Amino acid sequence: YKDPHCTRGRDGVVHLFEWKWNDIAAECKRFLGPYGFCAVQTSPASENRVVTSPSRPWWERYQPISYKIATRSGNEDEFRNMVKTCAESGVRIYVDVVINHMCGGGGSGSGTGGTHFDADTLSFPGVPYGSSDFNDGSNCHSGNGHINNYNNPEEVRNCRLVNLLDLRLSKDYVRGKVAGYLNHLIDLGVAGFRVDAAKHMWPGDIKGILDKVKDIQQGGRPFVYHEVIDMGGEAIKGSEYLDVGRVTNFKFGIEVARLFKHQNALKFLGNWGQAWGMEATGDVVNFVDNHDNQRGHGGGGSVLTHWDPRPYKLATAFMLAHPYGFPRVMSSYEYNRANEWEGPPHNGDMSTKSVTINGMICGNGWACEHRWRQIYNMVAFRNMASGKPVSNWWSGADYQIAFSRGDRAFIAFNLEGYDLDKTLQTGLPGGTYCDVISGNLENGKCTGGSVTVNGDGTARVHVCNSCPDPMIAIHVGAKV
Ligand code: QV4
Ligand code: CA
Repeated sequence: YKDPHCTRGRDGVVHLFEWKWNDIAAECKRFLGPYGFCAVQTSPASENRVVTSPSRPWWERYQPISYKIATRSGNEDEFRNMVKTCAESGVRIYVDVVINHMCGGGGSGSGTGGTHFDADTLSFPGVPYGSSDFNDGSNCHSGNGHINNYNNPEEVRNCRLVNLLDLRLSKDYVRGKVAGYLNHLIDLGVAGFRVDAAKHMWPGDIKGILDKVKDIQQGGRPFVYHEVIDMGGEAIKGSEYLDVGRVTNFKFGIEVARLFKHQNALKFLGNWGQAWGMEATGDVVNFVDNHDNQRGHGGGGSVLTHWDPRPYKLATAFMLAHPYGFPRVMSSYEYNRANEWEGPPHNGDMSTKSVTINGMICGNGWACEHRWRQIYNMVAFRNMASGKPVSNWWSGADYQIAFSRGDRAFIAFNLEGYDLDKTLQTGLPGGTYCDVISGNLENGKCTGGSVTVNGDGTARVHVCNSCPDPMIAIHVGAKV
């Protein structure tokens, strides 16, 4: 369950949050395939409650009504086409699956696929689920049915997370229905799952579900990563889920935010990874921010976001340059930050706006961080450096570091108040390399800066501290 199933020469997953299936298909073909991304994490694909107060918030997609593939991102045919088109471009699809619960308590109506439900009587005819398929009045003993105490594992697993109807995953019938949804996604070509609210499910129940889930079409077990916000200090640990997949590593984002906001010295990064109290490299999916903590949801602490671009690019470049863990790049949309609930860019009828492309940038309110040169070029850097360890680690001051990835790539950061200007060992063969942070190699020339590496691998490395991006990155794939 730990293998992301990347096709050769690819790495990293981009979370195309709230994108429509047709737009993801187009992006795989025109960008993610050619630029070496391994996979896309999609928003939840299962039919969700239509929330009208507030008006169609992004989080309505975390309130399932049925496992029918019908949401604002599109229908089953569009989903199938997306998976097929992305596969043809070498890009895998991981789906955000919401299997801990159904919608919020109270009320009734119909979902994004027109299926009726009644949350007062716990009736979801679209699956079907009835009251005996929920933990209420049986496994939950918290008194009011909600999770009140995060230090009581039973409550965290068996009671309602913010009043969301908690499925009784200990029941074989319910496991069968959840597994049926996951198998349907696998039949459509999906290679993995981001398991929403995993902290609120017993690892044993998740195993009971996965035991009913088939191998993926490419062969092997699906790639499974569990969303468990574990900053230490709670009864439930991410490590409890490592038998059934990887875990999302929230400590990563907190630590890199401090480092690249100049609150903790870069020189300490020589032992970055498990030594910092995080899980092992094969057990984590790392990220700088995610759709929750970029808008203050989930209590995962303060992180860098694309609204703070300079340190955000530094932190993302570091995540992609360093071999620790499997990296996830966030791709967001613009919204009025006073309304953190606001859904994706939409038309008058609340339908999601398409992603328009102007050159390399997106329009219609899509932020497309994954298309920023400093980010997509670092995906290429990571692919070139694949399998090579950190070497030639150097730290010239608290906030100046540099390291190689074997003989394939080299990066230097300078957050000091003065220029970095030193002759350093890059580990690379002699020659002239384009700095892929300030530009690209185009038509045999560097559109940005370049670095000349001597025969012995040394080079004069100059990183101006006041530059737009105080880092330089070179690799054998961008050599003049
Ligand atoms: C509110 C009150 C309840 C009250 C209820 C009455 O908070 O106390 O009882 O009204 O109906 C939305 C609203 C929330 C509302 C709830 C309906 O924001 O105010 O409850 O719906 O019951 C997302 C949003 C939530 C949203 C939820 C469902 O973040 O705000 O709740 O979708 O629409 C913990 C978990 C972690 C979780 C994180 C947010 O351990 O797993 O909280 N993160 C994942 C997803 C996240 C999603 C969920 C889980 C739920 O990443 O996006 O929550 O699927 O840390
Ligand atoms: Ca639960």
